[in-house]
Amino acid sequence: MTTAAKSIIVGTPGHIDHGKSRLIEALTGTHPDRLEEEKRRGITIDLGFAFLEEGGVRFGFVDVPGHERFVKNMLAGTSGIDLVLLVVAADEAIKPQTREHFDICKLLGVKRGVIALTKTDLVDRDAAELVRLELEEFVKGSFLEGAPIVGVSAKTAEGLAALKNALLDEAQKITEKQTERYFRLPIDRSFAVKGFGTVVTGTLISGHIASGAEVELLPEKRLLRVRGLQTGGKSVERAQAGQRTAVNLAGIEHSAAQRGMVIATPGRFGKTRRIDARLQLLPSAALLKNRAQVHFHAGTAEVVAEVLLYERAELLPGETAFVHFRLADDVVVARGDRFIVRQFSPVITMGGGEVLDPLARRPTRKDNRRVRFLERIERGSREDVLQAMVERNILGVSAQEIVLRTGWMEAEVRATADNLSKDAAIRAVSKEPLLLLAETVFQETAKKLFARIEAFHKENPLLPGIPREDLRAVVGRRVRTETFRAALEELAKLNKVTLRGELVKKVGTEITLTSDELQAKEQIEQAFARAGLAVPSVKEVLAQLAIESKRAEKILQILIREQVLVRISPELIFHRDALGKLPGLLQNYKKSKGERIGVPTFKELTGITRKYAIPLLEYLDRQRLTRRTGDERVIL
Ligand SMILES: Nc1nc2c(ncn2[C@@H]2O[C@H](COP(=O)(O)OP(=O)(O)OP(=O)(O)O)[C@@H](O)[C@H]2O)c(=O)[nH]1
Ligand SMILES: [Mg+2]
Repeated sequence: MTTAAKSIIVGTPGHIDHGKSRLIEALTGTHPDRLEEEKRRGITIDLGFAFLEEGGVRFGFVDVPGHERFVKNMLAGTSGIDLVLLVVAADEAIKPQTREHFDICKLLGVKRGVIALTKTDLVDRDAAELVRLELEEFVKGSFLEGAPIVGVSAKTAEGLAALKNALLDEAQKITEKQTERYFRLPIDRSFAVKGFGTVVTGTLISGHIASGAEVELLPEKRLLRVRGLQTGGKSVERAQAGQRTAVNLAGIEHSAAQRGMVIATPGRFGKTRRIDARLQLLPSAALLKNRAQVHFHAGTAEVVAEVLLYERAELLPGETAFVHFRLADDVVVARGDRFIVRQFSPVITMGGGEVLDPLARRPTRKDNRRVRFLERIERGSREDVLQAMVERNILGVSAQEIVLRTGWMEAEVRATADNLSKDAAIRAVSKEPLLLLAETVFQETAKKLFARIEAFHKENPLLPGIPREDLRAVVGRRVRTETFRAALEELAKLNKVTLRGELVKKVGTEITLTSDELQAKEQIEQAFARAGLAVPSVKEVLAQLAIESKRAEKILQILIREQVLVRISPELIFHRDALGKLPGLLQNYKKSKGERIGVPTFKELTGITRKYAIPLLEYLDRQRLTRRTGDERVIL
């Protein structure tokens, strides 16, 4: 086998009746009109498809209707095309939909094309020559300037070979759509096939898909399995970007999948109702007022939208500006997608542009940096774009969100993030899943936390450190847990704090006691040491001290932390020496009297009161020195 054929999608814009469908039939052998009504009326209403394999190129033709009422269908078919075959009848020359369709192709950013001057059998050579000159003038300054203009007749077959050659030439110059990206296919048709079930078709605009794969139907977010695939009318195991593709989907009624929806790699494309974009108004359009209603077309979707102009009240014909679209319904678009805007009424094409942020936030008065942000992400390198996105979100941004907003692969997000981390521009506060934060925000958080830790030590000289939870509350919900954790770890790495269990302590802070505190500490310890197992109540001990109870309580805490005293229950504290005698006592008892001991015997043995005997025994159980069986203990 030779190398895989190149797959190219050709669209055929042109005015009604200029011979688009007939030309496709002449080129491919397939007449693309398929609806009963189309055949009866002799016009194209909806999209039609045909295929041609020629000179190592697989052409997928999308035949579009020329009628002005069906421009919306034309739009659904034109968004994924690589190559324009502009059809102009020699006997009619340039007509309104020649202009409108051509405007649309320009706005959609199509790069290459061929012009077919059709029905040459109906005019003489001079007349055809005149239209040719007119066309050369018409496309001047556009992507079609200098493109081949080929006279053809579907009736006599004159010029067909030359047209095929011209298409082939142009096809060779086209860089194919990328197949190693996330898969996306905007649906343009959905129907049921007997014995197979639901089939959706569309132009596969990015990535590839294999039979058996799982895909996500958007905006519904439904996971579905691909049962089978066809491209160019043949069953295949795999289809890739640049191919007209029919996908047999399991587990869905054909009516539940519709034009305007998308099937895609699960989790990698988002639905949206708010888009930031660059909008260009056609010179022929009317002025566009802020908050105007329009029809928004992207991919195969069409939705009513309100246009919010940034920093201006209106947009003049021919101007371009950053705008925000508030859509009446969910659509699926990615950064860089082209769209078309049509006037609300009467419905005519007024402009189009490029999606810059498919998951835009609602514009607010406070957010006065939006335009600067859009400038950065429109022109910037990957690093610029990522940094700008991360900087705009003080909570940080996940890799998943960056994928949804940029259309990059996750590996590309990670590589870009690595570059930026090296330059200390952003910080990965979590690696898995990747969560990115602006370095400045990270540093501020760390600074704030450290200030709080310092203040805590000043306010609480007798406490060893601040509990993490209290510290967490200081920064509140504007800092994610991952950021909080990473900031503490950073402070620890810089040797500014130590993290011990739940406590965070500033390095270098030791608890220093005043002389009366030292004396109190001594007194407390002595009181418990003297008492042995016949421990006094904590209250009594503290009451005898010269310092106030709050401070006394803290000193008690210090003794417990130093493990001089052991707290057995909320009410019960022993000196460690007293507890230290217990294992010996129990072992002696075991040797002379046996391994079982009841509560009364335990009381006698230790001299402890009943009130304290039970909690102490429970403590011994926990320490695995004894084990409870019924009312008795077994000495272990
Ligand atoms: N004489 C002559 N007639 C042609 C030629 N090409 C198309 N026609 C006729 O022109 C009419 C319109 O052709 P279509 O191919 O349906 O035109 P279309 O551009 O697809 O029209 P819409 O899809 O409705 O926009 C038909 O009657 C065709 O037979 C041609 O090269 N020579
Ligand atoms: Mg037609």
